[in-house]
Parts: sequence; C-alpha cells; structure tokens
Amino acid sequence: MSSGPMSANALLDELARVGVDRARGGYSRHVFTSAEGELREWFAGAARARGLEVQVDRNANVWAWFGRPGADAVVTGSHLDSVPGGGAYDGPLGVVSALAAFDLLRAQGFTPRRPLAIVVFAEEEGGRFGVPCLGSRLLTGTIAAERVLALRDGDGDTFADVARSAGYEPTHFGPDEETLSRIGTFVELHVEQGRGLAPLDAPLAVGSGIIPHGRWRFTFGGQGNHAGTTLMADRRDPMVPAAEMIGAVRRCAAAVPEARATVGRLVPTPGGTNVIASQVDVWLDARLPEPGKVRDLVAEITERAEAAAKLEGCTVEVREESYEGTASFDAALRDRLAALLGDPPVLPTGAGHDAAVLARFVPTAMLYVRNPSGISHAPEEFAEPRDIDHGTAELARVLRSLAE
Ligand code: HGY
Ligand code: MN
Ligand code: MN
Repeated sequence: MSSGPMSANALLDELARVGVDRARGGYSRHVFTSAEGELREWFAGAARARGLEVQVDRNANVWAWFGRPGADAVVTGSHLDSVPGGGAYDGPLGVVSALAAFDLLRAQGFTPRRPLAIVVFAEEEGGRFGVPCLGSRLLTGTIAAERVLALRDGDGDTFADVARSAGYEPTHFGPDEETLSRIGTFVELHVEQGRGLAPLDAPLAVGSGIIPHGRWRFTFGGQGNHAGTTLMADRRDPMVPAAEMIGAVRRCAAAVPEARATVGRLVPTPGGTNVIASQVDVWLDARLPEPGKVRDLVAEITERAEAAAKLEGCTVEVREESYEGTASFDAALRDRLAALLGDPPVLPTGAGHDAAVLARFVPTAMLYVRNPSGISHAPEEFAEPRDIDHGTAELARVLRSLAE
C-alpha cells in the first residue's frame, strides 16, 4: 500500500492479483465475496493513506472525502465489482483514476472550495445477484430494498444473508436521502466499452448518454427424465424451446437497426449429462437506442419462445429483472467539460453505469478512456498506460474546475 502520489497505472497494478479467475480467465469480483472485500479494504487503505475520510453508507457504497463531507459535493468514482471473468479496467479504472487525480490536485496545492469525494458503488455489474447498479439504485430509492434483500445468488443465498455475513445490517439498506443530497455533481471516468475512439484517434471522450437496456429471465418448464429410457416422442424437454429462443434472439435483434440482444447465461436444472432437464433458465440482455423499442424486441422474442415451448409441451415464464430507459447526461455539464478538455469526441454508449442512475437526480457526466480493441467484459479488455495517464490528468482538470 503506498501513500505518496501514484499514477493510476501503478494503483491498478496493486489490484492485479485480486479476484483472478483461473477457470474463466480475467477477474471475478462479486459483491460481498472475499475478493470484493479485499478491494474494499484496499480502497479504504489507499484513501486513508491520502488523508481522505472514509465512510461506508447504509447501502455498502464506500465514500472517501477530500476535506469535510458536505453538501453540493463534486463526486467522482465508479465500481470495483466485475462481471464473471471480466477485465481489469471496467470499474477499477474510474476508482484508481480518481485517487491519482486527487494526488495530482494535492501536488498542485489545490484546496477545493466545494467538498470533493470518491465513491465506490456496490454491485454495479449485478454479477452475483443479477440486477445491476444495486448500490446506486438503493441510494436513490430507484429499487425497493425489500426486492434487493430477497434477491438470490447462484447458490440460492439471499442478498440479506450474504450482506449480514459481510457485516452489513440488512434492515439499513434503502433510500438514503441524506447521502444523495450531498452530491452536487457526479463525474464517472470509465474505460471505453466498444470501439469509438480508436477510429477517431482520440484518447478520451465525453459521454452524451446511455441507450435503454434491460434484463429478462425466461424460465422454461418441462419434465425431467432419463436420457436413455425416454423416447423422443415422449419428451417435454425445456432445453429445446430454450435453444429455439436463443436462435430467435439473434434473428430478431439482427432485424432491428442498432439493437443488441444477448444470452450469456443459461442454467439447466438439474444439469446432468444423462438427464433431461426439468427446467431451463435463460437470461436475456437487450438494448437499443430508440426509446420504448427494447420491450417491443423482447415481446417478439417472447412470442417465439412461447410458440417453441408449446410445440414441445413445455411452459415458459418471462420476468423483467431490470430496465433502464435512455439516460442523457446533463447537457450544460457535458458542454462545459467538452470545452474544458479541448472538444474531445462526445459519444453515446451501450454500456450501463451508475452514472445513468444518478443522472436522474444530479448533474452527471462521464469520461471514457480509449480502449483500442473496444473489447470489454472479457480478459482482453485494455487501455494504454499513456491514455490512462491522460485520463487522470483530464479528470483532475475537471474536478479542479468544478470544485474551485
Ligand atoms: O452491463 C453493462 O452495460 C455495464 O457494464 N454494467
Ligand atoms: Mn461492466
Ligand atoms: Mn462498469
């Protein structure tokens, strides 16, 4: 753990061994697991080593204050949790860049006129409990605490039980007006996801907004049975309509301009090689720029799933697990940052962020650091060290401009 000024690259290196997933490659750092707990401790240590006051709010979001906590604060930060087998930059880049930017400001002898803070939001990816941005949604009251506490992870453990074992009191989770009211402006720096900057030969972009996106769970029900003694005509195999649905996802999305629809997760029950499944759960992630059209696409996919289920004598139940409409970042703030940073590209994104949740409550902006391949949510995710340093310096300029 260092205490002197450090670059974001050096800070990232300190995280390189935490939550490595040898089976999948990349990192698996899910909320309230030991890996994520190690990251929380690392962040709190790095913040305290810089003289920042560390607080953990009622929704397990971690705050580091540069000076006294107070109202109308300039807040930056991101998340430290990952998708399963995720890259090293999605989330952590925003956190280490914030610490490095604070180091730069301190080295410049800067004294903020407004309170300045870094926040690390809990469970942004929804990698453990399936619903994204839990920390920021609980903070803002845009998801009911009861619903969150009852969410179950892949082992069937509830959020409430897991949070309690990690030392958090489940009854404390819920809207936090006092903490939210302290945020005057929120700026999140994030590794670019998708390849917008490389063709423009630009190291940094300002975000314009986030396209609508949501997650749906399709549960196909059939009859579990023996793989060797059940004739094909006698089967009600839920894996068959599930497979049909996955094909329909690709066909339906390909027919809608700019649509993106993905099945990245499928869980058969019981999941034996020589067992016809009794149930198959399939999760759909669907996104597209045109407001109101995501659900139309999901409705079309649902129709095909229902027809396929009927053909196989199976049932299907569809549940919307999360949905976020178009998030537009504050136009005045966006333009102010673009002017300050010499008019870098202003780009939309298909990736969700806590910034989208906060954008409904406080003026919010995003900065994206170039990702040469655009690959994200995979071990190949990458950003050049010099672009990372550039991002830190630009974030410091933004924070200084907003807080002086
Ligand atoms: O899924 C997303 O778009 C984000 O990375 N959580
Ligand atoms: Mn992500
Ligand atoms: Mn992220």
